[in-house]
Amino acid sequence: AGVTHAGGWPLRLCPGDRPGCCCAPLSFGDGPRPMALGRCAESSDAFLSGSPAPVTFDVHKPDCTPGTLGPLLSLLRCFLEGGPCWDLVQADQPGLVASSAGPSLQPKVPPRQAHSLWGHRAGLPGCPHPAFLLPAPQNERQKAVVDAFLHAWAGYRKFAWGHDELKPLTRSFSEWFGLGLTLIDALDTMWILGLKKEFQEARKWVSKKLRFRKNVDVNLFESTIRILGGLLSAFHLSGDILFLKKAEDFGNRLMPAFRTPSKIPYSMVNIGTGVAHPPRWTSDSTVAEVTSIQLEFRELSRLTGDKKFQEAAEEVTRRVHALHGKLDGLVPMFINTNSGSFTHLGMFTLGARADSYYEYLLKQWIQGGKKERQLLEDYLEAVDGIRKHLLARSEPRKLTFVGELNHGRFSAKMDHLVCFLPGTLALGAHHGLPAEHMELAQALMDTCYQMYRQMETGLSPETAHFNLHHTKILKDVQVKAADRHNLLRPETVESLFYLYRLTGDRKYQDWGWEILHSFNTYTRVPSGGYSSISNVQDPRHPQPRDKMESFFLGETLKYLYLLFSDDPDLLSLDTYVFNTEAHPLPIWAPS
Ligand code: DMJ
Repeated sequence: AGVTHAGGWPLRLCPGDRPGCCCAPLSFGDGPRPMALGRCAESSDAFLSGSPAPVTFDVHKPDCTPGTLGPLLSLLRCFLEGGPCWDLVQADQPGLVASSAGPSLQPKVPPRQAHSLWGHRAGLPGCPHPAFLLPAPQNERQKAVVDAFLHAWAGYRKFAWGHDELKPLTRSFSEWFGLGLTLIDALDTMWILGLKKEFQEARKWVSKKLRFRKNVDVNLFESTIRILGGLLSAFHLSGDILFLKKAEDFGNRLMPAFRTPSKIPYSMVNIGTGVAHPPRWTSDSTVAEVTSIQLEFRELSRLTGDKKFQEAAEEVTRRVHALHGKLDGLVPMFINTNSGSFTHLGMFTLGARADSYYEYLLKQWIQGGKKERQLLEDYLEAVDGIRKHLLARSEPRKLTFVGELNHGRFSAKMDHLVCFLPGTLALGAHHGLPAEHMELAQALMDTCYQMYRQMETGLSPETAHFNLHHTKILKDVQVKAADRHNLLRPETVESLFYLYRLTGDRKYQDWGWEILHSFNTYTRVPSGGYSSISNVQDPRHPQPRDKMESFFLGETLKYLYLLFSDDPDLLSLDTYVFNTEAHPLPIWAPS
C-alpha cells in the first residue's frame, strides 16, 4: 500500500528517538492508536531540505492493530531479510505519523542486535529535535561557530585527512593511534551543526577506511571517550548502524585491558594483538582513566545485548568504591593494576588524573535513570569533600577556586581541566541535588571565566595559580612559565553551556562569545585549522604550537554551538548525558 503525504509543512515529530525519522500528518489505521510500519519512498533528505514535494509512504502492514505482534515481526523480518529497515511507529491520535530509521541504516543485522536495537528504540522517550529533521535556523553566534568548524575542518581535510590530528602550521598531521581520531571525534558535531555533506564524507571514510585490526597500542581511556564515545553518539544521532558495528568491534578489542590481577584495567592495549599493559615506567593506571570509561561501556552493552562490556567496567566502579585512601570522598590520582589499591596516597586534585572520576559518578547515576544509589552517595560525599578541603578564595576579587592538597598542604593551583566542575555541579542540581551545588557552580563559573579574562589574549592558561594575599597585585590569576599554554580545551565553554541552559542568564552566552573571539584572534591559522599556543600572556607572540587537538572539534566548538542555542530541547539534558568528550548518549529511563 502506498500513502501520499502532500507535503504540508511543518512536519510532525514522531515518538521515536532518531533524527532522520520523517514524520508527516498521515491518515492511516482506524483504531484509537493506529500503528504503522512504513517507510518513506524518498530519502529523508527530502524532509531535511524541507521539500514541499509530495512524499510517498509505503505501508507494509496496513492492517496492524494495537496488541498484535505483526509490526514487531515485520520489523524483525526486515532486519533478517535485508532491504531497507524502517521503524515501527505508534501514534497516539489518528491522523498521525511517521517513520524511517535514517538515511543509511544497513540491512542484515544479526537477530541479537535487531532485538536490542528494537529495545533501544522503544525505550527512548521524546522526539528527535526538529533541528535534526529540518534545516535548523541558526542565530548569528551559532553561524560563527559553524564558520569556525568549517575552517578547522578545511585544514584537517586538506592536510590531515584520515589521520589523528592536524598540524596546521606545517600543513601536515600527527598520529597518536592512527585511527582518524579527529574525524571520529568530530562526527556528531557535524551532525549537530547540520553539516550533512561533511558528515557523509566522513561516514564514507569510516565505512571504507577505518579498520581496527591494526598492530597499535591505544590508551584505553582516551580511545574509549573519543572513539567509542564518538561512534556511539554518531550512531544515536544518525541512526546509522555502521557506527554501532564499528563501536562493537572497537569495544571488543579494548577488552584485554581488563585482564589484570586486580580487574583494574591497564592503561594501554594493543587492538591488533590483544596484548594489554601498563605504561613502561609503572604498573599504575590513573584513577580518572579507569573510572571514566563506564558511560561508554555500559551503553555498548545495552545496544549490543552483550553484557561483558558493562560488567568489566562496573567491576572497576565497585572496587574503587571499596578502596581505602580516600579523604571524605576525594580520591588519590593513581591506582595499581596488580594490587588494585590506590598509590601516591595523600594527593588530591580535581584536575588531571582525577577529574572525570567525579564527573562519571554523577553522569552514570543520571544515565541509569537515577537508581544506582552508590554512585550518588559517592558523588555527594565527594562534593562535600571538595567543599571541606579544596575550596579557597582569591584576592583581590575573592574568586572561589578549587585548589589541591598534598599531604595536608594546600596549594592554590587549579588546572583548566577543573573547569568541567561548574557544569557538572549545575547538572546535578538540575537533576534534583541540593541547590547549594548550583550556587557553587555559579561561583566557580565566574572563576573559570576570569582565568580567560585576566589573560592578555583572553585565553586561559593550562594551569592557574591564585593569589591568596592582600598585596598590590591586581590580578587573582597568576601564571607560571611552564603553564602559559592553551590547548584549545573545552572545559570552560562546556560549563558555560550547562550554566546558560540551566539558569537562562545570558551573561554566560556573552562570555562564550568573547572566548570564541579570542580563539579566532589568536589560534586561527589562515590556511586552515586552529592551533594550540604556548603563551596566553603575549598577544603579539602567542607562539602557535602547530597542533589542533581532536577535542577542539569534538568538544569546544560543539559546546559553543549548544551554548548559543536558545532551545532547551536541542540535546535536552533530560534525554541525553554527555560523556567526558562531549559525545551525547541517551539517558536510559529519564524521569
Ligand atoms: C578531553 O579529552 C576530555 O574532555 C577529557 O575529559 C579531558 N581532556 C580533554 C579536554 O581537555
